[in-house]
Formats: sequence, C-alpha cells, structure tokens
Amino acid sequence: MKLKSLGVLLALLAFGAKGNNPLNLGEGLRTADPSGHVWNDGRMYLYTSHDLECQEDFWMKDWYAFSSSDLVNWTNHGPVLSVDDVSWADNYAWAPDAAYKNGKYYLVFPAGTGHKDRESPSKSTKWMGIGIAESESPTGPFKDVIGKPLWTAPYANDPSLFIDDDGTAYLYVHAQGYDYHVVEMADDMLRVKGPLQKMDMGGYEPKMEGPWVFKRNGVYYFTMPENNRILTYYTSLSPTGPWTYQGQIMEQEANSNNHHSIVGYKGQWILFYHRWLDINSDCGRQRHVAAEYLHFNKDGTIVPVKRSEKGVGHRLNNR
Ligand code: FUB
Repeated sequence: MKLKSLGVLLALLAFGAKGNNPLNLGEGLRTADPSGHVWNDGRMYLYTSHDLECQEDFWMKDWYAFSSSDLVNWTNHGPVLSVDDVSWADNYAWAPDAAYKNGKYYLVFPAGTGHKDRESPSKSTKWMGIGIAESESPTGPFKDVIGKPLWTAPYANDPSLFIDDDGTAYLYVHAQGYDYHVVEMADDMLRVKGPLQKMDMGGYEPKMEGPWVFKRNGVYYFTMPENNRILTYYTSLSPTGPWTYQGQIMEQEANSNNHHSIVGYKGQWILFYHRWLDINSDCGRQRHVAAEYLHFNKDGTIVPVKRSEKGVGHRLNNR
C-alpha cells in the first residue's frame, strides 16, 4: 500500500514538474506571435504565426488558429490563411490578430514580398503591408475579401485590433516612421478611416513592434515589446492616448524577440508570448508559444511576470 502511494506521488511529481509551457499546440509545430481572444462560445482562441523548421530571416507562409477551454488541451484548427491565398504577397506571414464584429470574424495580417539584403540594405526589396480577411467562423477559412492591403505606404506589420465597448475598432501597427500611431477601422472592417494618427506617448518612444491594447476597469493598456524584446506598457483613459509609460511586464530572453497578447479568461488575466527554446530541434532555438498568469496591483499597475515551466491551466474558474 505504501509502495503504491509512493508510486502515485512520484507520478504526480513527474507530471507536475513538466508543466504546461510551452503550450502543447502540436508535435513539431513551431508557432510564434500569439494573439488570444475569447469569443461567444467561451473558448479561448489563439491566432499565431508559423515558423518553418529552421526558419531563416522570418520567411513564413501561413497563420494558424487553436482553441481550448482549459488552456492546457488545445485543438489545432490548422492553417486558417496562407500567403498562397493572398494575391499581393508571397511571404512574411507575420504576427496576426483577430476581431469579431457585425457577426463576422476578421483576421488582420501582415504579409509582403521581396527580400531583405542585410549586407547591402540599399539593395533590399522587402515590402510589407497589412491585410484583412473575413470568415463566418472563428477558425476560418479566412478570405482576403478586399484582395489588396489596407494601404501600400508606409511599410507596416504587426497589426493589432482593439474593439472598444461602443463597437469602435482601432488598429495599431508597427510601421516605418509611424510607430505609436492608431487608425479607426470603418464599420465594415474592410477599410481604415483616414490616415494613421500619432498618439501622445508622454515623450517616451523607444523602438518597438507588436503593439497590443486591452481595457481593464476603464483603463486602457498599450503594451508592446520595447526594442522588440522587453514587454513594457503605458496606460491611458482613452484608446488613443495620451499615454503614460508604466515600465516592464516581462524582461527579455537572451537577446531574442518577444511578441505577446493579454486577455481575460475565466477570472484570470493571461499573458501569451513566445519563447526561443531548443526542443528536439536540429537547428537550435526555435519559437514556441507559452502563457503565464498576469496580476495587477491595487492601483491598476501590472505585476512583472516571470517565465515559468508551469504556465497556466490551474486556477481557472470553470463555473
Ligand atoms: O514573427 C515575425 C516577427 O517577429 C513578428 O511580426 C514580430 O513581432 C516578431 O515576433
């Protein structure tokens, strides 16, 4: 009897030690740039980019969707859009985001053409723009209904949509000369309303990418990978600023980029992000999506988050 209990204890310890990070999204599947959303069916949906095995220079071809009700067991819904289905791009299927409006689901995605010449930058032909694809289902397939990018200049990527309580949709991007800008989407979500508008960031505008905005208790949070690596944030009483810089959410990992999203689920706040880990790889560290709980101080500031193996899945209010 004693031996049996010891066996159970050892099994539990071994299971617990493994933890839930990185997320089990599929054997051998390299995912990055997670965008988390909870739609009407109460499941968590994750939209990600997809690294080719041993990817170089972020040549990427398609976007994936996953869903879960416990953040531990994930259903892979497969690629929901590919650059093969986008007439104006053939590469750079980078960080996507999604939104639900007017009874439809939207996937906003960056994609592009050409190549980056790192030795002679003046010879680079790389260009990226933002597209918007539509579907009746959160798991696609999504269709590039307008058949062109939302704009051709400036060069832009890392789009992120925030829909406020009044239904207004705001698009934030990382764009050449247009970081810290925002533009409203037209009601049909297929056009932007006018030019990108510069936001007041309180005088602090470091290099950034991957903006993500969310709202909690009437406060808007503009979060980003500062210098493409350290997750930091600003707060405001409006989705368009003025913003006040608040500092770090998560420190950088070994000089590697990070990309994240923050979403409330079953009574907890969840931070999705990606890690660079060598897991059964022939080519060293590759990107893998992970998740952590995110906590707030009484004054609404964010408690800095540490990367863990345990991740999320426990503590969710499933009632
Ligand atoms: O995944 C390609 C690019 O790397 C993303 O668009 C950036 O945010 C960075 O994660």
